[in-house]
Amino acid sequence: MSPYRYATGSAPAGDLDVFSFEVTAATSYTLATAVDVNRNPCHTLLHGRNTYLRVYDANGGLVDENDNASPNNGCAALTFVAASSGTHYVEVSGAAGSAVNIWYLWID
Ligand SMILES: [Ca+2]
Repeated sequence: MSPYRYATGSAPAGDLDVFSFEVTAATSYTLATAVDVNRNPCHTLLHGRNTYLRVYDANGGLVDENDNASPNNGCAALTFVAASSGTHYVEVSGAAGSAVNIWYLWID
């Protein structure tokens, strides 16, 4: 799968944005948020840059979650291997229910 920008949005405090995507069993997927279209990291946890990612399978089971891609990057990133083919769901929110300014999500 070629990298592509999947979605963009913003999240007021407590808001959850959920998107569906299709996966193939035994295939690895990397999901990551960034602050802009150039995929720059979230250098600060302040100023509404602290996103959080959760991935759920078709049955609503939590597959993986991440808060910060690294100690210096408040954007969220995770990689998982799909256990079965079918619809999965990715949820983007602000960490701990905080508000988030514009974010960009990629599924690679
Ligand atoms: Ca975060």
